[in-house]
Amino acid sequence: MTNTLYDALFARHTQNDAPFLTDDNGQTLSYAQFVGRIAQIAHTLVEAGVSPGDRVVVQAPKLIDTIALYGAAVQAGAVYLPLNTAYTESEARYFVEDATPKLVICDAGNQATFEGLCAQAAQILTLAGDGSGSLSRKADKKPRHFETVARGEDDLAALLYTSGTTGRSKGAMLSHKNLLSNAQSLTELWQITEADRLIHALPIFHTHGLFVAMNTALLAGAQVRFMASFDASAIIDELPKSTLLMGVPTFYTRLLNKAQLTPALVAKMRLFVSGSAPLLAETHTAFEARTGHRILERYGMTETNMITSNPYDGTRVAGTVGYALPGTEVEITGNGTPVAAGEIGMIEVRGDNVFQGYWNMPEKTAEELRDTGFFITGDLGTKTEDGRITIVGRQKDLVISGGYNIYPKEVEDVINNVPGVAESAVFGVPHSDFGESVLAAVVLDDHALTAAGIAALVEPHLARFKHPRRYILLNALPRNTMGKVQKNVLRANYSD
Ligand code: MCA
Ligand code: AMP
Repeated sequence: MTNTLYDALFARHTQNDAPFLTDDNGQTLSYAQFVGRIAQIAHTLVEAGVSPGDRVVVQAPKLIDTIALYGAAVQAGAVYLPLNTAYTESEARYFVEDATPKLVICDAGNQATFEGLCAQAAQILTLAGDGSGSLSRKADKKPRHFETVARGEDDLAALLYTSGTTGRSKGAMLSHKNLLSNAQSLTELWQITEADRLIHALPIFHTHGLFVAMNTALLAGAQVRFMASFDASAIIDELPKSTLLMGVPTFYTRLLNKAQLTPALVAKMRLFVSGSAPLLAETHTAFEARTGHRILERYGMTETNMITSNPYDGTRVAGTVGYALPGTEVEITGNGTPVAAGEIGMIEVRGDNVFQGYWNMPEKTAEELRDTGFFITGDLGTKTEDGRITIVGRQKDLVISGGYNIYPKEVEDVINNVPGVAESAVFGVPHSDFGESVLAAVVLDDHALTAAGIAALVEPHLARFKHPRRYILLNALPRNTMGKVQKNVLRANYSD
């Protein structure tokens, strides 16, 4: 068995003429054509100075070339670092300074920004939404074969940033083995084969869209309908021709709003997978009533890839995330030792899927990754005698909105920097579309400041999905006797 990503996911398709990606323009690329494109881009990366182990930062639109770029980085032995396209300049600055990439690939409109951020240290190539740009132009002229750079299974393949409760993002170092072992487990468990056609409507800068969806399709040789973004009507059109959908819970609540969603429409569909945020039991039940399909819910993290999954053949229980994946151990602990079945504790995980640590942050790594190899997830859960896991809450202060993570501390830091703000508390409230949504309670020093005034000063610093939907001006934040802000009180007061 091959043990590096390039060999397992890409090289084996060199002679495969089966269709791989079909984009929104109806353009279909075969696997063999795709592998040729990867080679052209790999040559371009090397020409730009990329050596094994170098980070390649990518903040680019969702295009076939962007996926080929991922393959090319891996083939050239580099470390692929995708960034959310919604990130602002100040967010991007942190990633670039922390990861010190050799090459940045960005939308043409952001070229000047990245040139400013990287000074002379990195090369910049562009990839625009219409597929034009210096990367594509240079790649077009390159040979369609590239000698793959040898890598070991513990070498890094990707660096994915995940925000932290301290407000500073942490780069999760993911090795070839981490990513490949997880793709193998999921492909087998979910019985993905070359007969599948996956509807891919997730962004490709996070674990879900890039690794869970794309790596499994590549491993199986499945066909992928590659959609630039989620559009419920477009998915309705694709369902009759497809077998597999992977999405966040918002995908399913939005599909349920479509009258066309009937058992006949999904007659060919084999599997609907949900993850990244809790799927409400009512969504699970409503979806089954409308389609006859029980959504398969799974659970994972950027640091660990996927951890648990409901069974493919066995019972999928609404409100639970199923069993530890093969090769992955899950323990529920209290003060670091396993608790009895049914008791609530910290979810800890160990296995080949667990990352190598945080980039440049040995202390953070030591705090969250035990010497025994168990990673402390920050999620709270229970386990039944037979190993079924239910997530019951989070110890970390985190809001998940439409599958995107928002760390209140990061947003509070920006609000607290607004002149005239004394302090703030950012918290999540239930939201019918996004699951949760963020609000900010703010105490002012300068009472001339308005909610709109704060919003205007906060907005340039944070990606739009992190913006509080409302600023609530208070005389004081609710605190307990220890002086700790009671976000549960804020949530209770403002949840409607
Ligand atoms: C868009 N907006 C959002 C979100 N998405 N606001 C809060 N939360 C969001 N998730 C903003 C837009 O900027 C816009 O702001 C306004 O909401 C309306 O946008 P809309 O058109 O409705 O949104 P959309 O473009 O349809 O996007 C919704 C979406 C998208 C399809 C649910 O957020 C999405 O693709 N989410 C998936 C995220 C994901 O892949 N997560 C996986 C992370 P304005 O109007 O103000 O401009 S990996 C992970 O979590 C782990 C490892 C795991 O287990 O998978
Ligand atoms: P991220 O840090 O972006 O990788 O997000 C990982 C977090 O998403 C986990 O720690 C969980 O809190 C949450 N998560 C992922 N899948 C699920 C799920 N099926 N149910 C509940 N929470 C989930």
